[in-house]
Amino acid sequence: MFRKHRIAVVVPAHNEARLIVRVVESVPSWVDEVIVVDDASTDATLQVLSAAAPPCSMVTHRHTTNAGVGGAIISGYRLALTRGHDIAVVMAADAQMDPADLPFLLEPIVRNQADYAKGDRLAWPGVRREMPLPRYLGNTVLSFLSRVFCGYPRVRDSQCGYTAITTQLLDRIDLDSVYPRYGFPNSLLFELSRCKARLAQVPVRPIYGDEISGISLFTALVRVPLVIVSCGLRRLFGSGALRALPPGRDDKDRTAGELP
Ligand SMILES: Nc1nc2c(ncn2[C@@H]2O[C@H](COP(=O)(O)OP(=O)(O)OP(=O)(O)O)[C@@H](O)[C@H]2O)c(=O)[nH]1
Ligand SMILES: [Mg+2]
Repeated sequence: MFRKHRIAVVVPAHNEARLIVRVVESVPSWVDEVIVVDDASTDATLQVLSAAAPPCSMVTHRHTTNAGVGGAIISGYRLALTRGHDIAVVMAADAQMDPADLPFLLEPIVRNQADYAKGDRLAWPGVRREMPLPRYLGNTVLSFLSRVFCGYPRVRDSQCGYTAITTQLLDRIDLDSVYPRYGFPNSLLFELSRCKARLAQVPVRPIYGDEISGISLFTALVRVPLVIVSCGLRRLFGSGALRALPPGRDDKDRTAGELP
């Protein structure tokens, strides 16, 4: 519990056998539950997880088909909802989120100043030292585009995956219309802007260590900008625009609302 709020930490994982135990064992002891969504990993992610000793209860949900980082987070959100949590936090399985930042991320929500809190690595002092230059430039450009197209003109670090959201808000948005792959954070921002969700931005420490990134140049330069621009088109012309996007793998064969 954090200030009388039940907290779930959702951990989307795809082939993270090397770092996932460190992540689940590093969550603060006042977290109520860790919800790991294994997104059809082909390595020993689940095996190493079974030997982990997190400081709170942990449930694991496995996707039999890979749904993408967004698809994994959406499944985690649905479990946080059905398991009665008040706030769902997202921490990646590659140890790029600092658990010490978590109370600061939750503060604006438990003070009822925000419905969604988003980490902001670009506001962190020393970010230029910590974040590789191509990442810094990429995140800066994508954040600028997101300010223009995704409904929050002051969002500073749109790609940051370290977030906290109230399950009350999750209940109000159509999770099936959020783009499930890279670009998920931008598509989610757009969905939240449609229901006028209150956004808080909290400086968080950027961590770039020995994790292996799954982002290709094509994804960073083409797919994510396409997702962002299509959010803008949806604001102008309505929801059909998103369907113009090239589908990610497996999109076509999953029925709406079903957990992969
Ligand atoms: N790459 C990838 N990651 C996934 C997928 N499903 C879940 N994830 C998890 O989503 C989280 C974020 O993925 P990353 O590839 O690290 O993306 P990122 O952190 O935004 O980008 P980097 O800063 O390059 O690491 C990690 O915990 C992944 O294990 C998937 O289909 N592909
Ligand atoms: Mg990462």
